[in-house]
Amino acid sequence: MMINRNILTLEEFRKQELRFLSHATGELSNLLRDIALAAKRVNVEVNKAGLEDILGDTGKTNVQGEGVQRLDEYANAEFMAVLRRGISCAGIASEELDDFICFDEELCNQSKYVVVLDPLDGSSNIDVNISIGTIFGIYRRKSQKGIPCSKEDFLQKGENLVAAGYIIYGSSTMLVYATRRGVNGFTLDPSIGEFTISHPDIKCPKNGNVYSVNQGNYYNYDHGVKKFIDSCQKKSGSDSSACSLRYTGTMVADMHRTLLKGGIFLYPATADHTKGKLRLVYECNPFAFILEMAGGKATEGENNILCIQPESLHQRTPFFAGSYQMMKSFLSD
Ligand code: P6P
Repeated sequence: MMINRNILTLEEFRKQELRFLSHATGELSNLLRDIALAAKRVNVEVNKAGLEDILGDTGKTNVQGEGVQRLDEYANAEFMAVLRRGISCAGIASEELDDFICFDEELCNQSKYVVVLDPLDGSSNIDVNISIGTIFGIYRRKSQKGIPCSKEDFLQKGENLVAAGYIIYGSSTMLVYATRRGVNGFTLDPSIGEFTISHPDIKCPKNGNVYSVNQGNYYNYDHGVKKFIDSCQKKSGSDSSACSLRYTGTMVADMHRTLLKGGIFLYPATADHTKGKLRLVYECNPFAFILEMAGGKATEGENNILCIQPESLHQRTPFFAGSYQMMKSFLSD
């Protein structure tokens, strides 16, 4: 198989980016390379999960009270190990950890970044071979370098994110990440084991005709949400703005489609999730940052998600994100 050498690998792309950032130390590039390495290792297990006894439930529950799938635990352990060895991260906060973990070692303590992580999003879909993903956010630590990181480093507003991204383990494995310079997507080329740029400079379409929500909770949503869903359903037939419903139950998959094709993703508050279900720190803030950097919009119903001051690592929030025009319509209802 001829390899197109004009397609930049993630590492080559980062080297070129560094040329535009004279003050950059290369530490963020090293951290992104480590995240990509951990993703490749998780990808191997995800791809063969159906063949090996790594499927299924561990019988444990995480801090969310949700069943922990074996792949969840494996992914969390893999990202922790790679990020600790990579010495470009002072510590992580993860959906699978009750509290943050500080990599209290001299070289890690010298790192200026911390990572927030959902190591395996959508794990309930593992056993039925529907796309799952990893979500990450990178903050510059607020505590001083040279000492162990602290909780304040992880409880930062999303607007402080230096970078955010996700990996989708689907028909192909993609890594998409955003910085304030833009959003770029890389597809894993298994023939060389490298993420290679496949979606440069991603922009979320200004409008879309897909809405993504758990319709099964319709009667538990508030009036405004139901009114918006009704308006999407009424646009039918030949109407050019006719909407389709697409919902996989994996945030990464639904948000990846929304980012590339346009549309709106909604996870509203319900009677049994009065603060919503999705987690602010390591699910909603990273995707809100990515969407905003791609020209989309994200809110918790009224305010920009990125402006919320997190009070706890695992706090939840209602979440609405997507094409700029669809979000304006939703917010005006
Ligand atoms: P529901 C997966 O468990 C997850 O956290 C997100 O990936 C997904 O968007 C959401 O929950 C699905 O929740 O209640 O519709 O099954």
